Amino acid sequence: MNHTAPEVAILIGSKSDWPIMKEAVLTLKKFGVAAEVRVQSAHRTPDEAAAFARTAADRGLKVIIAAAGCAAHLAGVLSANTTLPVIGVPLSGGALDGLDALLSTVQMPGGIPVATMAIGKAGAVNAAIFAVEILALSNPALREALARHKAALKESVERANAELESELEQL
Ligand code: RP5
Repeated sequence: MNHTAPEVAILIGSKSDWPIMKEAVLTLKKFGVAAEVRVQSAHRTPDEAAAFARTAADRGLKVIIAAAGCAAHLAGVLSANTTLPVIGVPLSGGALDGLDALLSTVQMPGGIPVATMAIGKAGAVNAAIFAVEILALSNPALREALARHKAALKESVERANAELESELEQL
């Protein structure tokens, strides 16, 4: 059993964000990276969200992933309160289907960066991989795991092309 404190935190604006953000946890798991997961809202628990960010580095966290929908201010508020890299995942579900969250997350004023991923599941997966890439800067084993991940992607495209070729032959 691994008792090391997680280096990645995943904060979600609501429990309703969990089904999508579970993908980030599952992706991190593939790389053997543990994550702390908490509901924390820029609007419903503003003081707690800021306090989480202010104490995150001292607690050993290295990357924060923040996912929220609608007027998604969570990632920006966290970034305002920490020197750690913050990765934002905009989620759909509001009246504007994620465009609201995308713009709220990506359009940060100069000086307070949020590395914004795609809306929804792709963003959740990419946030996890991006977090692993950050950790891999000082972790050769993770760098190798990322290289294997890229090789697997290449193989899947090669397999797709082989399948396509045989389907074309049968037309
Ligand atoms: C955001 O509002 C949350 O991140 C969630 O995506 C959205 C709706 O929240 P609930 O009303 O489902 O709690 O703050």
